[in-house]
Amino acid sequence: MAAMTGIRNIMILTGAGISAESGIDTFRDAGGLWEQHRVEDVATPEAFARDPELVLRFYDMRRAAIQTKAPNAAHHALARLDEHWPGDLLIVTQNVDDLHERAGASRVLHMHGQHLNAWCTACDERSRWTDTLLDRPPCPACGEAALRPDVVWFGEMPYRMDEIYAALREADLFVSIGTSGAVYPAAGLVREARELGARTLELNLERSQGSLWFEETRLGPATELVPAWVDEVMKK
Ligand code: BJW
Repeated sequence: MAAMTGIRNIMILTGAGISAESGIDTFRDAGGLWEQHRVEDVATPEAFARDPELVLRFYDMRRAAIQTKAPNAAHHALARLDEHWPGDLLIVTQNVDDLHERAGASRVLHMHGQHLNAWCTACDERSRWTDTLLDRPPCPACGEAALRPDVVWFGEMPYRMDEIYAALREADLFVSIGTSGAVYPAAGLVREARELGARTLELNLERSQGSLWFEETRLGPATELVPAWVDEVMKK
């Protein structure tokens, strides 16, 4: 890819790989979450209906774990970009952790929800939630014991897709960081970005499933690649 010149509006898609060096398990790498649990048992609405205790225990464990982790150099670099970038910028994250925010980024959209939210299936309210759900606590808004993790499971509609597509239409550059490109609609964004005329860059440990769609791929750990790319784009 030519130097990062002529770029005003940026969309950044992040996935589990950006949080890997903070000690949060990815899904599809060796030893990742889907090796430890079957997707169908823990990450579908059907699984929750069939065995809510198993699903709530899985998410309680992960909700507790992320609160012991800290943002890494890649999250901090994106927060620096977010703070100083004069054009439009949107960090669309598939991650349900809060490490982008804890690094200081504010233009963040969680398309697959957030661990630290609970969603009441009785009154539809979302509440910040740092504790367990297995013990079926009452919803702070309506009092019903009907809270579930506020995350997007397979077969459910990812959040705020209209905003994502609107930002993509304005983007001059689409950058994908630490995602395998295995899960749609996130995996399809690079193709749409290309069709809309944006430049496309992938930063990942290994080539993703949609790697061929990117104009350029840089391989390596996010904590090295992302700060270097941020320096480059801020110098333009
Ligand atoms: C590093 C690194 C380091 C490691 N540095 N890099 C056929 C075609 C199209 C779609 C479908 C289809 N069949 C079924 C579907 C739909 C389905 C889907 O995509 N299935 C696929 C399996 C094919 N999608 C859905 O159901 C979605 N909803 C939907 O489609 O609604 C209809 C709709 C249509 C059109 C428009 C809009 C809507 C919902 C998907 C929900 C995904 N939910 C999860 C769980 C969230 C809650 C939780 O956390 O438990 O989201 S699944 C899981 O995968 C999680 C992640 O966000 C998501 C993506 O994973 P990610 O982030 O890419 O992680 P990994 O582990 O896969 O990859 C990590 C990468 O990092 C690797 O490449 C490593 O190399 C790299 N890495 N260390 C840099 N240090």
